[in-house]
Amino acid sequence: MPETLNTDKRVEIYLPEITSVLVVADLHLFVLPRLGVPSRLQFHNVTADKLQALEALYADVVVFNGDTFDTSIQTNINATLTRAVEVLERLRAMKEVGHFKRLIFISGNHDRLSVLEMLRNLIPELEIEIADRVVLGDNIVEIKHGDDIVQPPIGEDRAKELYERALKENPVRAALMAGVGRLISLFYGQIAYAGNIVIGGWVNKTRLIPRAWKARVITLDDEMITYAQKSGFQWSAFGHTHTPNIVSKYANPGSFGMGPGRKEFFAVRIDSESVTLVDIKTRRSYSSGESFRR
Ligand SMILES: [Mn+2]
Repeated sequence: MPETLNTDKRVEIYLPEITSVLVVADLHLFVLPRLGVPSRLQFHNVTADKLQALEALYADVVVFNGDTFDTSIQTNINATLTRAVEVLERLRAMKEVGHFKRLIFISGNHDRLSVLEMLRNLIPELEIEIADRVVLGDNIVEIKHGDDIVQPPIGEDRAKELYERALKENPVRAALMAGVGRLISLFYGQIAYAGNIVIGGWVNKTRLIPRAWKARVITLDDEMITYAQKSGFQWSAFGHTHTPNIVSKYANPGSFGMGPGRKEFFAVRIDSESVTLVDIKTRRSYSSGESFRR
């Protein structure tokens, strides 16, 4: 699908009243499974059942802050649409029983507005609102994906292509790469996959790896933190880096991943009193600067 469609259009949703808002990000639904699963194009990384964890969320507004859908290496559009309907039906059931009143999808680098528009039209009754950005109150909180602040590292999508090709050309090598990714996942509880060592928080924070090298394989959040601190907003909520974080004026729920080895499962909770990072599993809240690492 050409990603040039509608890229000029800016859609902003302004919410004058700050009620309860929950932000999750980077579900990356519908990519091929990454870890050692044979490349059969009808498979996806997520089924509707795995969204059950989202049912812990209650808020007036739930914002999916970009890269909710990721069709970058999934070429079977019919399989994707079938799964998309399952996912959206699940969200509709949640909305009907009162988990949230408004559902907003923000575009990311893997799901441009055109993709979101197409998926929204599968279940119009769900009344998904789509935007590039959400602003709360009188310039109090800005919510956006963040790929306009820091570009994805070179080769993010390229690496996925290479991995898929490797599976076709040399399954042994591909399996080896996938195995390494799997080990990294198990040790660090972060997504990892061959050819693109995306291990989020660990690589982002470790001092053992030079910054220049890090920036080639993962999306760092330093520039977003700087942006948030200099901006006129009291808080900025981003996604994109896959690293849960809450520091001065900057909050990021990290990747809302359900893959093997993942331990972290966060949302950013915004209300009129505060912005916190919530551990979905334990329901614990963390404020700026507080450590949430186990
Ligand atoms: Mn992204």
